[in-house]
Amino acid sequence: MEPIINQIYSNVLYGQHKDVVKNIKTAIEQGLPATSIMNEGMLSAMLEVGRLFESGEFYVPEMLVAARSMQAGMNVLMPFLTNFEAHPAGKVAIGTVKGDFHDIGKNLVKIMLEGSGFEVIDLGVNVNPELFLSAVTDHGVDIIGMSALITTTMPAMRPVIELLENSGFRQQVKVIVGGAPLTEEYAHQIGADNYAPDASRAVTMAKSMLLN
Ligand code: B1M
Repeated sequence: MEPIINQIYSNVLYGQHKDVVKNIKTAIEQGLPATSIMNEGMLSAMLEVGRLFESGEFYVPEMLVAARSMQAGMNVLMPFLTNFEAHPAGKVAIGTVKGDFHDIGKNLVKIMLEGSGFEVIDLGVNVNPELFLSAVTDHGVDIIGMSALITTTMPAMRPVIELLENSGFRQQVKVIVGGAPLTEEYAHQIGADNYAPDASRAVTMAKSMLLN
């Protein structure tokens, strides 16, 4: 029998969402750390999905079923990834930018932020600049988090920051950006406060941003 972590990897890769749920439960019962299940089993499978898509071996339907399994697995793993803190650490609004429908990374960042005590308003996917702004004006968030997964949607981050500036709210809120194609340099170019390469660093940064 293959090690459970390899089974989880295959389940995500081939979109076996029922098996992924069953095998994650077994892995947890066996005492495997939730972070290993996430990193070695699930995130590495998504990387392979991307590679296979790029090489023409996978098409959009295969990506979709893999994404559905990833989401199903994240739902099971969520309580074990988080370490709830009693006091609210701050308020964050998070969304995937206009034109972009990828939400797995954004959802993971949300789970990790909530687990660290942040109140998170999830703006969803394909979020336009006005909706980001309304999170500041209507909900008084401390941080705006933007995610983008495609090189052609990264530029949709700048108009959000420009709208915050032009409407006089930029000083009131910190902006953190992330997503596979982003870099720290790009984040600075567009006027964001910070770039986080992964969900756990998004949490560390969010915490330190609110202290400064
Ligand atoms: Co798409 N897709 N996809 N896709 N997809 C990519 C991104 C791609 C790199 C695949 C490839 O070619 N290798 C490629 C983009 C290429 C480019 O940039 N030029 C691509 C493409 C081309 C497309 C379509 C255009 C395909 C088509 O229709 N022909 C289309 C676009 C649709 C749209 O959005 N307009 C499309 C569609 C889809 C699906 C719907 C099928 C599905 C998404 C389902 C969903 O999200 N609900 C999908 C998937 C699953 C992928 C891959 C395979 C996996 C993405 C993922 O979920 N990764 C992806 C290839 C890849 O990345 N390996 C690919 C796991 C996730 C946990 O990682 O999102 O990077 P990630 O998040 C990380 C960090 O980046 C960071 O933390 C997370 C965890 O540590 N992070 C943040 C993310 N957001 C953050 C925000 C922060 C901080 C950190 O602060 C706010």
